[in-house]
Amino acid sequence: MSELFEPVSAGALSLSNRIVMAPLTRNRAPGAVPTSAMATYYRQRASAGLIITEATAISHQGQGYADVPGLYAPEQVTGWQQVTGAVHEAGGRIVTQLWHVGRVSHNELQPGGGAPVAPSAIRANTKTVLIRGGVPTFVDTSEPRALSIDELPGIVDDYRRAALAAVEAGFDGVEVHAANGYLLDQFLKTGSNHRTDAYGGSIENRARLLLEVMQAVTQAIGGGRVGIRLSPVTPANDVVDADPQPLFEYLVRQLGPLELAYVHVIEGATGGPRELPDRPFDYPALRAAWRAAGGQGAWMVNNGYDLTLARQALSEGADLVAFGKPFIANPDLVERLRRGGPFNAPDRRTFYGGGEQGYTDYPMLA
Ligand code: 8OZ
Repeated sequence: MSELFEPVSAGALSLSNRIVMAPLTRNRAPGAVPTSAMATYYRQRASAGLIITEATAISHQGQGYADVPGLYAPEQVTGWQQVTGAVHEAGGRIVTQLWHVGRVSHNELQPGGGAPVAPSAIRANTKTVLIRGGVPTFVDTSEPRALSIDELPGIVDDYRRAALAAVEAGFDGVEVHAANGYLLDQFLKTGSNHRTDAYGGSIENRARLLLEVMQAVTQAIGGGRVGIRLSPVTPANDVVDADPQPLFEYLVRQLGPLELAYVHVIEGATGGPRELPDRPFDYPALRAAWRAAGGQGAWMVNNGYDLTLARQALSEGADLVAFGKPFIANPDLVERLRRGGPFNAPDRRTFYGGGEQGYTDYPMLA
């Protein structure tokens, strides 16, 4: 058999295999409260070495899509407890992904109908999802306002409180979502961050907010329970950096001493091509920079992996491989990979919103 199916540890997390269920937005939490259907869905997938939940808002301001869950109100903590309880009962491990969307939002989703917040008042050329007449509908994101410097400590504190709420909800840890063009990625990258204060300009300044968040979260719950997700070159949600290699190498060098559980890297365009000719990036150099700075947790790779590619990644130094769409359609993906298939095909029409169809009704192997 392959190393892929062998137990491994990632910081304080003991995992039964190296196959990770990637975070997948499913828009099935009305009022931002996790449901019993979500508990069923995640329990069905508990044979993953690790489940990373769908992105979960740390605050009302961090909400950017209809019916995505949160982790900032007591009923959300209670809702998540049924999810973590179900996964643990089935022998799984589960962390939640802490999310602030920044400018990828809409006035209708914001407290008091206000403007979404961003490092700079630059609108993203991207869409979000609202429910219109009961139907999930793609709409343009709203014009954001730039955060003032005195609002930033409050956002760091929202991450800290959400991490503590995650522990209360029974999660094994958290993943800080710093990828895919959301708030922390907007601060990192030159295309979306035009600030002239201590949070814009140099690499050190653009990385400052994310590093403050990582300090706060690791101090609150311990670095061994904290992961981070990065996407150095993804075009998702209209972000771009003029020179990502030194930016991300600086970032992981600063993360080295935090004793994180893992670093999770999306290679290429999220859910799309792994190679972007106009946005080259050296991922082995990124991993080497983290290791050289003392990073001892797991290195998790993501984007378009199958069994062959996953084995190759492990042989080249990755520790964990995250699978997204295959986990939507194959609750028992680990067993199916072990047997070499067959695999159910995912139905895109039921990815975002809706009921149990395309959610909890994909068949397991006999
Ligand atoms: C798809 C739809 C909505 C949100 C991401 C949280 O890209 C997401 C997301 C994906 O990270």
